[in-house]
Amino acid sequence: MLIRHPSDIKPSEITAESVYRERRRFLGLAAAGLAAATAGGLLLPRPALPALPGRFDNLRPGPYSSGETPNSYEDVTRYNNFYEFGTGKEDPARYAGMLKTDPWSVTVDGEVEQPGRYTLEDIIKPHALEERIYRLRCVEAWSMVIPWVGFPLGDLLQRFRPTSRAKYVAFTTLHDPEQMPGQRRAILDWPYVEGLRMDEAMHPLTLLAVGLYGQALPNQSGAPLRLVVPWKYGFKSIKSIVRISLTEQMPPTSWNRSAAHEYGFYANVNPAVDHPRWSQKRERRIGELRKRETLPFNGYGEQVASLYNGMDLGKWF
Ligand SMILES: Nc1nc2c(c(=O)[nH]1)N[C@H]1C(S)=C(S)[C@@H](COP(=O)(O)O)O[C@H]1N2
Ligand SMILES: [Mo]
Repeated sequence: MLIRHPSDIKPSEITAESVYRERRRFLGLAAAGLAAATAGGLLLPRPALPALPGRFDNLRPGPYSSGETPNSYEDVTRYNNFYEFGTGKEDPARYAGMLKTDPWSVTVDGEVEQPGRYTLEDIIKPHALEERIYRLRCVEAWSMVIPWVGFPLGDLLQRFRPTSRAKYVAFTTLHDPEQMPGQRRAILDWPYVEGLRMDEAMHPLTLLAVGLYGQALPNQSGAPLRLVVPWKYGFKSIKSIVRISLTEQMPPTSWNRSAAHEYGFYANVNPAVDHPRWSQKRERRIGELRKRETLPFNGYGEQVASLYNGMDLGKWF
């Protein structure tokens, strides 16, 4: 079977067509009885694919892309963590359609000279969108490779002119139990909140994603706007963002609030620091049988390790 590598695929080709091709590839695998090897709830009755959302044309390939083959569109959009729609990996694909993402607005406030409530279009339009293939490493010891569409968060923050007091960036997900049934249960202290230190937020690897596989984000992936911080455990990559606040103090984060001894503010991928209940030394790439060694900073150490010079990463986990 011909499996093309990302480097062979021009970004202009990574469109609905490649999604279609991936779907065909998946169906072929399933027919060959190999579905079990692709993991992730695929043995359950499969929910209907969401209607294909809008696609982006003329995406340019962004820097820092992983040379690895991305996971299939099916893996990326059917095996998710999005507790607002349930705690099962297949729940987001099944229920996130309840979320209405248009119209959408984002409040930008705190330590900025130009606070305000901006429409999604205001937020996205001034930015050239790129495709960046990034590894995502969940704290639960699985990983994926995802072709995101987005732009650097730092470029957005600059537009609102952070003041000299801005030391952190706080993010908030929509809070609406009507549309997000998981919020009717106290699994987490809703809404989901996350944060980055200012230098992490300004780092060119940190992306605001609006799509994947050349198309608008499906709801289960955090539509219409989500963060992607590839050197940190997946829980930092907050979905369906409605507020971005620049702050002087370190903001609270959902998983740290819920279990501070298990989830720190930094959450840098670190095989040397185990989660209290399991090892972080290895990971299972979704679709693979043999585990991989987890890399420090998820393999992005060359780009980001210097942000943490002099810090005890065992203490600041
Ligand atoms: N609002 C919100 N954002 C979230 C989560 C969540 O439950 N709610 N889960 C996080 C976790 S634990 C992971 S691993 C990633 C998963 O992203 P994916 O489903 O697109 O792979 O989203 C993160 N962002
Ligand atoms: Mo995660």
